[in-house]
Amino acid sequence: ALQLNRKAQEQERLDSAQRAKWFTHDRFGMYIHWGLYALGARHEWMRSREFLSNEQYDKYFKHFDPDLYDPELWADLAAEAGMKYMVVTAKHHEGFCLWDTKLTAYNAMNSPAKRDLLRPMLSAFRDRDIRTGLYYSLLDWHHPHYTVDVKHPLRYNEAFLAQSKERDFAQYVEFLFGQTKELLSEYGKVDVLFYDFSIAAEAGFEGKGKEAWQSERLVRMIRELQPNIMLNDRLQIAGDITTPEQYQPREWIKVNGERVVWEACHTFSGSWGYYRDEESWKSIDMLVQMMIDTVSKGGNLLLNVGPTGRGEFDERAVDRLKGIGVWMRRHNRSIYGCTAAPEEYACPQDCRFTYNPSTNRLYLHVFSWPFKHLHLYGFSGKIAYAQLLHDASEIRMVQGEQEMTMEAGAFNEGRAADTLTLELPVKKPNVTVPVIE
Ligand code: H79
Repeated sequence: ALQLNRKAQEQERLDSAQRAKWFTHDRFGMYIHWGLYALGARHEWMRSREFLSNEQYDKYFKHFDPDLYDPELWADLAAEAGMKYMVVTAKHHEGFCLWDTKLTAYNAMNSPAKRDLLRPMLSAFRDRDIRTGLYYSLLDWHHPHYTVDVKHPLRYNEAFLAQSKERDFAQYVEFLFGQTKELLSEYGKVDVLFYDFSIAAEAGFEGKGKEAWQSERLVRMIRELQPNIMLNDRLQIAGDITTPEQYQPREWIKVNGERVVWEACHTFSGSWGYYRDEESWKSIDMLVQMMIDTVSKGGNLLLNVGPTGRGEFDERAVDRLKGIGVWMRRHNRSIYGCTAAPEEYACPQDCRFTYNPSTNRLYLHVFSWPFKHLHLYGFSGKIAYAQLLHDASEIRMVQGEQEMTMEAGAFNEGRAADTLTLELPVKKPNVTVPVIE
């Protein structure tokens, strides 16, 4: 039995690696957080942060009327930015569903939107060869049988607390299964499923572990409906993807000592939902560097947009997406199909390497432009040709160059023999991040 079990585990690992192939090639996706919180325009956790009751939150349901919603435009912007997949909040913690679900009336059909907002979105992205993914919140602040706990909080008022005692979490879990089934059987091929989030109980704190969610049974159902879906790991059991959010790891993420498939989830400005007054927007430069840093550590970047209540990307988001797209058009060769460079390649300061194993090309991303020379220790004789990626202009190389020290005429011969020196143009090329291929 033990051996069979081990065999099954090994098979699961092979299947997972097979499923992940497109994912680790494509590297860059669009996250979309869209729900009633777009109207409050002050963070998707506002209901909890502000202790709002169902009744107080209901005004957003009554006023959700995205009259300018055109998913073709969204998909165009994602394609222009170089994004190859998307993940959209079918339901966030607030419980509002973007699709025509039969399991709750709290959905777009019954809001002033009066239509299924999910279906045309998925088809617009698929039309542009962008793979599609669904985010589904395990938390549900609206469902009558969802129970809160300290790890899955809603800063509820007294009334909510009183009701909470009569709740039957098992009924909520059946709802979770039913909605998952709807999404994975009535909306075509779905490439990614992103559950969010669960934290198991720990000493002194209530929580919800894999037993509470019935994670194993849930994953079996998911695999039956969509055998190739990439599932994240927030169900308290192993998945295909590890998804740190708003956190950039120091190196390739390891689980039990082994490098895993991972995806950095980031926002433009801090909030995931549309936040009108947020001033902490990252620049195009920062976002491009963030993507490069992620791929240099073997990960993907899922970059979030929070569309407005009228159904548009606001202009700050459009500006960033277009800016990233300008860089990607000329540099996507250093992103798609790339991963971390072999460890023998020591990366110079303020640079990041990515590497394409199928072409055996190395990409040096220069975050801070040095004066004239870039010395690569240990590279002498190893590089056949070097060029700036954006304009294919040659970068001349000096192999085994001797390095001048401060004292005129004295040479530092210690590392000279294995140094490769790149002769850079004095002026930084006019691109967000120059890349030497
Ligand atoms: O959808 C976006 C966020 O709204 C959602 N995930 C991204 C993709 C998210 N927000 N917070 N979290 C996931 C984790 C929440 C952690 C906390 Fe807590 C909730 C910190 C404080 C309240 C749970 C309870 C952990 C500590 C106390």
